[in-house]
Amino acid sequence: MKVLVTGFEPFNNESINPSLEILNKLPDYIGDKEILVAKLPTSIEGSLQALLTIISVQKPDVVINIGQAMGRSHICLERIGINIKDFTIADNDGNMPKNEKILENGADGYFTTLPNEKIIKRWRENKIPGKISNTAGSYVCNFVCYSMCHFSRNKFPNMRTGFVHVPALPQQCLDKPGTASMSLEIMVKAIKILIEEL
Ligand code: PCA
Repeated sequence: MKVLVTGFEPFNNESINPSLEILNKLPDYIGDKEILVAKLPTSIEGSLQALLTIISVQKPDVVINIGQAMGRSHICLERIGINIKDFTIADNDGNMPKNEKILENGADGYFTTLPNEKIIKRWRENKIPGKISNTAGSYVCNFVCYSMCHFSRNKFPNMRTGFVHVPALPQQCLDKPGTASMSLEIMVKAIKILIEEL
């Protein structure tokens, strides 16, 4: 089984993005699962273009997109991507769509297709705070989550897709008292467990 794991470039004046840091710590294989990693631009056009190029060449069985969700305390398995772009900050290309559909005639929403309950159970057994989330927001992460679900239904029918939002790293919160954070070590462990459960 081939698993593509992606992270995003830093955005919104941050100099790091935990999702990218995680990629650097993943091995090439977990059991018989081959792991490919890719960095995505935090932009609508760049992220999708990069993903579709890699997917057409590598033909992964599963795509796991990871993004940062500043302020969340738990690692979140996103349940659903919704057909909306409603940004409160510009993406890294300077685009800031408001209340626009991602696909004019697309489904309102798509469920992701990972074994969420199994993964959460293993995280809990390993004392990792994780949960299912019912919203990936309305920014670039939701755009990627929705788009991957759409393409897995319509273009790459055997491909499973999932989206993981991770909290900020402790070093991002030095000047943000009260903001939740999680160590990179725990995040990496969580992603390895997720891959084991595929
Ligand atoms: N988080 C943003 C986009 C890139 C990232 O890491 C989001 O939640 O939409």
